[in-house]
Amino acid sequence: MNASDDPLEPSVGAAPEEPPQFKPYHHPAAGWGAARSVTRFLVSERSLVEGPRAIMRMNHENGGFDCPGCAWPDDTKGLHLDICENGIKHVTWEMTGKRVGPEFFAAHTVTELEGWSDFALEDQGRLTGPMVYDAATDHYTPVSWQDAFELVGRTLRELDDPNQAAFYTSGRLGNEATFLYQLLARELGTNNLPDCSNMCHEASGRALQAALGTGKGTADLKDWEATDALFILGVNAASNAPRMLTALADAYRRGAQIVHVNPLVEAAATRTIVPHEFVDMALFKSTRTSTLNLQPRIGGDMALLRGMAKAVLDQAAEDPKALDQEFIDRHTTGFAEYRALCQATPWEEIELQSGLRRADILAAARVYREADRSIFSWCLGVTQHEHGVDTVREIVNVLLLRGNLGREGAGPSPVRGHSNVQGNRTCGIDHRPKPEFLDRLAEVCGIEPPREHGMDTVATIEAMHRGKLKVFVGMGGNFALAAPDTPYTYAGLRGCELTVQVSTKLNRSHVVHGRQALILPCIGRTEKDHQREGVQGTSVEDSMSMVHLSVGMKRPASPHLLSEPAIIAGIARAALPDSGTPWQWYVEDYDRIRDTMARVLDGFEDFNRRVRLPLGFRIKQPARELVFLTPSGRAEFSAAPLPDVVPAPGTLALGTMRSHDQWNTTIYSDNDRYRGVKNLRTLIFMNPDDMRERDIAEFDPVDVTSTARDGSTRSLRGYLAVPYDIPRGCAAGYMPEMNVLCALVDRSTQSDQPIMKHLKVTVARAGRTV
Ligand SMILES: Nc1nc2c(c(=O)[nH]1)N[C@H]1C(S)=C(S)[C@@H](COP(=O)(O)OP(=O)(O)OC[C@H]3O[C@@H](n4cnc5c(=O)[nH]c(N)nc54)[C@H](O)[C@@H]3O)O[C@H]1N2
Ligand SMILES: Nc1nc2c(c(=O)[nH]1)N[C@H]1C(S)=C(S)[C@@H](COP(=O)(O)OP(=O)(O)OC[C@H]3O[C@@H](n4cnc5c(=O)[nH]c(N)nc54)[C@H](O)[C@@H]3O)O[C@H]1N2
Ligand SMILES: [Mo]
Repeated sequence: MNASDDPLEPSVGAAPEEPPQFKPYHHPAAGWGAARSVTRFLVSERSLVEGPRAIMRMNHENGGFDCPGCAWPDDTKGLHLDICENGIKHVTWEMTGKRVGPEFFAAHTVTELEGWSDFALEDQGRLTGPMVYDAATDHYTPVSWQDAFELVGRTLRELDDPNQAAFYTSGRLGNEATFLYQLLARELGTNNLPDCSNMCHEASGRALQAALGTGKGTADLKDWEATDALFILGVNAASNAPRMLTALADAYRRGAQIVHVNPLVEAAATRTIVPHEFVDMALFKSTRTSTLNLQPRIGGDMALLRGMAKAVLDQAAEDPKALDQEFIDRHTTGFAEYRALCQATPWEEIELQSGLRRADILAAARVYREADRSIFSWCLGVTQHEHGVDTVREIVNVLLLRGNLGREGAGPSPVRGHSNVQGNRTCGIDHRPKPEFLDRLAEVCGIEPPREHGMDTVATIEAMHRGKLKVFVGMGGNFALAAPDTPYTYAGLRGCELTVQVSTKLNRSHVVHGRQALILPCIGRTEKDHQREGVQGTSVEDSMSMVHLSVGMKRPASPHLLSEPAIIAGIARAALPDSGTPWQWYVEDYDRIRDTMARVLDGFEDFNRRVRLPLGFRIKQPARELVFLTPSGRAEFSAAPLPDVVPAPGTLALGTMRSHDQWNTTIYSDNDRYRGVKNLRTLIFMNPDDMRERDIAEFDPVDVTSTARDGSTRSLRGYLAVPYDIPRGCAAGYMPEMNVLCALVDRSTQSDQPIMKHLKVTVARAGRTV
């Protein structure tokens, strides 16, 4: 059976006519392959003139717009051309010449659109005006902004309890809109602020908060430029944070050590041609971006880190300088317990759980010990696991052993996902807000925010099923497809009384909707935001806590679009007719929002002036200054036992990930260049021995069945097996298709994150039972 014939299996990709291909990739990352791919994309989006012009204005100090592609920081020396293939694709995607207007919706019922692939839905182009669902005809029809706001306002006002509404954020939202959005939710009386971070870096935030008293990394780009050793865990940088390639190549040239930890050897762990180094481009001159690659089993990172710590501690018996005892004594707590735990953990267990040989772990430990300054950087390969919090804390443990904190060239450095996901948290998107934040909000904004915790992404879906959640507002993103347990999430959304999606393009979350539904289209980051007091800029925060202003430069895709702050204010005025908040006044001039934010948020003093500095400003981080806002006032070692991550006989650990040619739920094509795949997304990468054992050959169709914690099973059928260099017992495939396999109960007890990188599956030739 074809992988997408089942109504419960989403058809996500472009489904090209040509047959699938798999041929391992041997070229450097970025370089000419990237340049060719960009040109093809500009042509397909009809953006050959506008595209390059916009790109020259992107990531510039003084007035450009921030690349919406990822959260990697801008070059500290002033930006000129630090751009990447995927950033260009992302900007071009927003600037497409295609439009999806009222005629389109008049021509297609929603039931018909349900049968379209996600690629086809987004490929229709930019939304042009607000639309409301008409159940009688099964069409979306045009609606005025005023009537749309009134529908949301009335439905919210009529709820028995404000906690029957949830306000989801996808990490694109600028800081000013973010602040207004959380104010709207809290003034209504709910902390139900689920966000994409609940599926992304929740574990990092929780772990760093507990260990260091800050939810963020402490190293910035200057530290990357000064460090002696970089440890890169669980990130596919060449595709998902391509500008990191520049930092890796620079580090290599300086003689720094670069250790990659990933079950797959990704393109960033080989060589690169830095795209803006034109001479290198012309000469095809590549630079290495790795000095050591380790391929642990899925979930094996914590055991590897424990092994590195054990080796450092062993070494300290002979060479006291292996540890920074003075740092440990002055700044940390819990060391003795952690040391005892490391000593008590046998090497056999470390080898078994990491899937690595002792010699390889010792090699990584040696790099760490010999480096004066080390940075650990990680992304979803570390966080989307049951023990994601423990693993990030283990990273901190290892850093603390050698005092790799609070000094140049050292520290933890998570790679965040969406371009402003970190700013969203900073500015109040948090279903578990701190009491001090709520106190300040109450005092400055004159509201009485609710104190009890709200719901995160998974809890929101559960509440939909229990009938406890009636109104779902999605501020960007594609909740239906990004969330786990696809059919279950669909059913939850369909049970809502009203779903509201604020979006730039048509996607699955418009087609899978509540009894009443609105599509509210907004201007994108590349576009000029005209308000009463002139053109407005909006601020964003990158992975390294730099905040700067982003100003769009292009004419909006349609004259009927509103900005996100204007949409939020419109909803607020309709929902809260007696509000004392000057919603409209805020929207006329975002400086006014920033002035209020400066009074509520720590580190935002003098916001309006500092955000206009050429490179913006860095939010001060106490942990960086060795001030730890933890219960003990010190950095805290943790002593968690090693989890058992070895797959049971006959089962595989499956990680879901992105291809090179996609942006979360947005699919650009069915190719994954660096992994050598063409025209195929419905695949599963497997170790050749695991394939042989199951009598599976390359491109054989297979059925993949997951078993959830509650014993329930879910299947994807007819996926094609691709032999790949991945440890035995591990497998990988693409999100969001594979969300079908991730039960809602399969979430971490530590972070509530869905464990999207560690599903328990069996794989068999299609049609055969295991
Ligand atoms: N072009 C592009 N850029 C993006 C995105 C995009 O979709 N497209 N998405 C953005 C978002 S929201 C985010 S959160 C980031 C995501 O960035 P990534 O974290 O790179 O995202 P994934 O593709 O999920 O890849 C995770 C990596 O983890 C590895 N991995 C899987 N399991 C394990 C494990 O147990 N241990 C280790 N060490 N590694 C493991 C996989 O092999 C893969 O290389 O990228 C952001 N940037
Ligand atoms: N199985 C599995 N599932 C995953 C993951 C995984 O690794 N594996 N990763 C998870 C992660 S890390 C994340 S962050 C989530 C992503 O979850 P989301 O953030 O919800 O999803 P996106 O695909 O990024 O959202 C794309 C949509 O955003 C809208 N959009 C784009 N730009 C703008 C804008 O400027 N304003 C507004 N209002 N809308 C805009 C467009 O309509 C577009 O269709 O997915 C999660 N899901
Ligand atoms: Mo993310």
